[in-house]
Amino acid sequence: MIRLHHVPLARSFRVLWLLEELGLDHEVVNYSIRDGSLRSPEFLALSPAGRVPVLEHHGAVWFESGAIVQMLCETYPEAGLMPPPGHADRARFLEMLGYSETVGCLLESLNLNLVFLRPPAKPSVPVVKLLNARLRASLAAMEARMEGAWLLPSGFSAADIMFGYGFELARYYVVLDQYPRLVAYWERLRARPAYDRAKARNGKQDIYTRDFYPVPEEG
Ligand SMILES: N[C@@H](CCC(=O)N[C@@H](CS)C(=O)NCC(=O)O)C(=O)O
Repeated sequence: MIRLHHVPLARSFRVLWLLEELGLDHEVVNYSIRDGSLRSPEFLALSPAGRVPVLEHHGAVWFESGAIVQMLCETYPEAGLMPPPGHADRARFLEMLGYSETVGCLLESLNLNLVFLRPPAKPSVPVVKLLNARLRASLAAMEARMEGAWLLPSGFSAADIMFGYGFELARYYVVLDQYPRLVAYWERLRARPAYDRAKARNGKQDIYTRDFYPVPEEG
């Protein structure tokens, strides 16, 4: 039995996409980030910080998207979605899992400031400017490094799922056209049939209400 605890468009999408790449039968349980259900005692028993994703995998319970991705790749090595220890691309793979969370945390902080804060609370303009600049710098660094079709020279891997998910969400805060290589990379990613299947199971997102959130004006 494989069951994914998921919020549409949240980091749990990474796991949903990987499950589809692996062709594993799974159940998806949807939550909303807005209704308190991630703070219920039942959910906190699965995820100590009340976050998604959580994956129930044949009796084991795993949280943290990067760890779940690594565990799934290790459990199903025949899919070849992770370079094994000793492989020339292993270090880059692990770096990219971590880097994807560097980007993920910047997006999360922007979400907190620009999407989830409710009046009378106001976002901090200097903090949002800084977060936005750090997000742009993180993407520009990857744009400069992007040489082949995928993040790893050895081909498509779960690192592309981890990073590609964040790149897709960055469009809410930055103009993606400034990263033409990453945009082309993203087109390759979204052409994957497993991405389409995951999108079909993603559910309706209730995080973003606008297409773009610019840095607010001072004052
Ligand atoms: N590092 C964790 C972060 C998980 C995380 O923060 N997930 C967000 C959704 S993208 C969440 O569940 N937020 C709920 C909340 O903050 O209440 C991971 O990669 O799994």
